[in-house]
Amino acid sequence: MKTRRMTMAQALIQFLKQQYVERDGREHAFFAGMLGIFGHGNVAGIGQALQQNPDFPYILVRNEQAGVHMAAGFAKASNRLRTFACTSSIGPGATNMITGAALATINRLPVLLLPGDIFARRNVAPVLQQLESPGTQDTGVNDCFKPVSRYWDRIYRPEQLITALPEAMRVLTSPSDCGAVTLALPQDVQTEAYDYPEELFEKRVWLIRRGQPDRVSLERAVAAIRGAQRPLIVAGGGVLMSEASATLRDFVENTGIPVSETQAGKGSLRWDHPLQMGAIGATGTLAANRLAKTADLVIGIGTRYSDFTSASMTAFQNPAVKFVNINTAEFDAYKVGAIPVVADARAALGSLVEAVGDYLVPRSYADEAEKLKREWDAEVDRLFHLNSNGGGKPAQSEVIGAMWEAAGERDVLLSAAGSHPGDLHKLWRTRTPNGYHMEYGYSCMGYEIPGAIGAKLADPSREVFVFLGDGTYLMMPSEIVTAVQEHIKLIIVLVDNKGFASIGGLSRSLGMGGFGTSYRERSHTSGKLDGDFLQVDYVANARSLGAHAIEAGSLPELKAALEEAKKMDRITVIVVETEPGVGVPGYESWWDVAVAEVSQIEAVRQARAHYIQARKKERHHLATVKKG
Ligand SMILES: Cc1ncc(C[n+]2csc(CCOP(=O)(O)OP(=O)(O)O)c2C)c(N)n1
Ligand SMILES: [Mg+2]
Repeated sequence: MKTRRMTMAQALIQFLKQQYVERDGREHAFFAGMLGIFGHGNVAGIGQALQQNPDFPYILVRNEQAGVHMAAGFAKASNRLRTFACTSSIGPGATNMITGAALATINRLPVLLLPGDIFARRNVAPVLQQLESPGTQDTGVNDCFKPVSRYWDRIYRPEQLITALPEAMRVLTSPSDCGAVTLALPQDVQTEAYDYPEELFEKRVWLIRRGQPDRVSLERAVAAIRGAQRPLIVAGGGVLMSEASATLRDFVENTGIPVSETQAGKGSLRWDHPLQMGAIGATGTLAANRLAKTADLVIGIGTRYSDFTSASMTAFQNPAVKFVNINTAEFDAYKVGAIPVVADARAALGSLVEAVGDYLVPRSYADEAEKLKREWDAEVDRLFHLNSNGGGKPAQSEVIGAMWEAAGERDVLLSAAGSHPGDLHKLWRTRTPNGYHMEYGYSCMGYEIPGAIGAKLADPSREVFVFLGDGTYLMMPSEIVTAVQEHIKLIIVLVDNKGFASIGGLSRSLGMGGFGTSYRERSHTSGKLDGDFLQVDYVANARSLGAHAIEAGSLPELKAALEEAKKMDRITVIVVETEPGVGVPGYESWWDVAVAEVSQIEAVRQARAHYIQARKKERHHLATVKKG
């Protein structure tokens, strides 16, 4: 057997460089490089190996968590066909990546995490940053990655790479099982040499399967569709990941079945397609939510049925509602008691186009959907052009309208947390697949800037607009520095509304009056956080990190700033204060947030009474199959 003597870290990098994926006959490298921060736990191992592999790009980030977000954003914008590996030192550098790992796994996005670990040799323990346990020498902080990883391993001996790496690749390239993969790398083992078999470093192409639907499942799905009077599609992220938009369009144009979209699936069908009813669920449109309420068949495609999608299991109120789920993951396909079609979205839709034959939705239903669509489009126009305050502060919906008007056909809108996802889910008019990049599996404040860097790296030909709040900005502005370092252009619109409009609104609606959710000084008189509003100069802050920064005091100023940002060749942050009182309403939906069962506060008791009432609409969806 031919071998090559290398350190474990060198072998790892050499292996990563040779991993390719193939889908639909197109082949390319799976790893775009490595993101990370060096410390004593990786500098002499992975760091040394990266130094001698300049053809495997290394990007220095500001925070390890952000590095993982960047990898996840890159993977999402690449439809999971590419990703980055992430390196960290031991201890805090490693645990900083746990939030990112959870985000990736929940969103089913492949990221490879390589936290440094304490000495396998152990004789010098406890080393700096080591978690000691009196009960065992075999646990450390990296064990915290286990529940948030789809594959987890610790490499105690250099030769363990030979069996660990193929498993890591199997999971990372799986359409159904992908998520974070963690290989904990003890500091000493990274530097140990071993005679690795040459075969380990040969080019390997991983096929991204398009699983075909099983014949019987397909027949049952077809029978359910052909029997439906009021069918509705719920398009989830799987439609985009599978690049199934065109096939979805063919299917709905042949059948007349209207489409609603989850956060991850938004953009599956162009916003102005006549069968596009828009967002579904807690942050849904009136059009989609009305159709969901009375649907007799829900066809979920690539969706996890999160509580936002199902409106906490209240969205589908027809007592006879049935479900068909097309999903590459068996786990998701079986949800809500559906007829499961375990298959790739594009493959399954392709088969369904043929198999449903001449089925068409009833004329009256098509008319109803068309009318709801027209009314919804008018509602968005209204919210985009409220003219609520003349030349003063714009409403958030007007800011979204201005961004939408500034964005071009292929541009990307990216966001993650705050009041932005809900408003954007309803209002953004997605023009092209992947033109709407919302991280809403984990809704992680701080994802936005690093996630956007990842999205931009994935496709530099698309302008990336980032929409975020003052809260989320303060949590992780630091990756602006990374964008400057890497010459990454982003257009960031930062909404300054003095705190948490989203959670503040939720708090008020639940009887807690917004307690602890606005950015105010502690009052010298009351001793509470109800003093003067904090004055944070976001423009100066962004500028200090290297961004071009603009303050927009009105809607016309915002529009001018957006045009200016489009012309810039570097990262721009536009700060806009919004009118806090003018929010986007909800549209006949709800979200279950439990309210205190007993309280001394009357408003909370009232909210509890309302809550008990609302919960009565929550349903179990258990057995479509039995209903035949
Ligand atoms: C890391 C993280 N911490 C806490 C939350 C809970 N949370 C959701 S939205 C929000 C407030 C966001 O504030 P901001 O970014 O200013 O947006 P706004 O609500 O004002 O629109 C909080 C604290 C979260 N989603 N992520
Ligand atoms: Mg805010």
